Amino acid sequence: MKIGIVCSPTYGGSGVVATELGRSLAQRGHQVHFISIAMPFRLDASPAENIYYHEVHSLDYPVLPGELWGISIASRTVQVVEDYKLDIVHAHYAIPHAISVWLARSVMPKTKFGMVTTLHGTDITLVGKAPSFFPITRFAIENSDAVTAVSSWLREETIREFGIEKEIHVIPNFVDDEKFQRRPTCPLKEHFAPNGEKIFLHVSNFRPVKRVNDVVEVFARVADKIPSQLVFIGDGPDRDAAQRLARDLGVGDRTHFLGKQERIENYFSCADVFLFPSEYESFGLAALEAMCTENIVIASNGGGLPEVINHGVDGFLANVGDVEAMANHALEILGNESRMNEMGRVARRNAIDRYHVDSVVPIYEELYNAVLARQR
Ligand code: GMT
Repeated sequence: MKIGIVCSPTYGGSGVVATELGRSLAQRGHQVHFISIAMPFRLDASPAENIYYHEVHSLDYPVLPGELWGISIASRTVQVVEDYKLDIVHAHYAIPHAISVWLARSVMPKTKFGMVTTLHGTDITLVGKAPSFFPITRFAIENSDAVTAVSSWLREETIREFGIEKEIHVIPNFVDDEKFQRRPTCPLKEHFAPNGEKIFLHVSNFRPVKRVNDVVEVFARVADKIPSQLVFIGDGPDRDAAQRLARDLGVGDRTHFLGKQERIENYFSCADVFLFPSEYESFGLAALEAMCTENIVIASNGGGLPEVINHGVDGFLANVGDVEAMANHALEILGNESRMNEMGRVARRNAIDRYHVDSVVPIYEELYNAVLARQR
């Protein structure tokens, strides 16, 4: 098949899932065309056969001060579909990508291609439901040939918020167990934890939904009792506040903000505990990657996280904002090394059994085939 993938290039889950999906589809013999406003994060890591990248360019024109990107993405999609005769165009994130693909299709009514939309989370729960985007988001969902959501929770939210009657297929996020595995050596540990301290990790884009202050609150309660270090990867609006809070709580010297990093798997490989106290996560891809790397995930129970983490079996869940409970889970597991190692192994096994890239990507392929069969 010839498949177009329209996605965001930024440091965030939807772009990562789109990129890894495209990579895997290319390895399985499909020709994959990424359409994005910049090189998607993680796509430039290694060259691969069957992968094409088409950058979208827009126009900065003073008479039209609003964002023209959605229209530019549509124009680029038209060109790529025509030039390469794509069978499927898969939009990741409803706004603006799904509506751009729909616009591209309307521009060339005689050209047949299937339109698939994947809903990732905030495109429904934050952006899409804002009054300025609501009718357009609903329209994009209703007018896609197939729609997927990354968890049952997100499917239910979409139905509830938008009154959607169309079928929404749940296809979860996935993980590559080769990439996300513990490595025998760990330079980060030698650097930050030379005396065998435990490493706590948080990875996100530091938006309010991530509750990064809760990460610091949990860590401060544990660091008092167990020698440990906290590493933050990523950047975003709440980074400075978290840095201030760490200083105020007296753990500034044990808290390290490394900013956006490329090879995220190296950091998971060095961590003992992954903290993920989000207000909600439609799925929580970072939690899955941490589990696959045998980290103990301590997360909130917001959104779809309970679909991914089995409390007490392969990680821990607590109510949103309950930093005491999260700290107690950390103290409990760090105090029992053999249980901790066993839980890490179970987490990896469950991640692989339930969410392996080679089990999930074929579900997308089946969906593409079903869309094309219906069109014929
Ligand atoms: O919130 C983010 O971290 C970014 C956002 C995105 O769309 O890039 O992530 C969402 O999509 C991910 C991939 O499907 C999910 O794993 C995240 O849980 C989801 N984030 C939220 O729901 C807050």
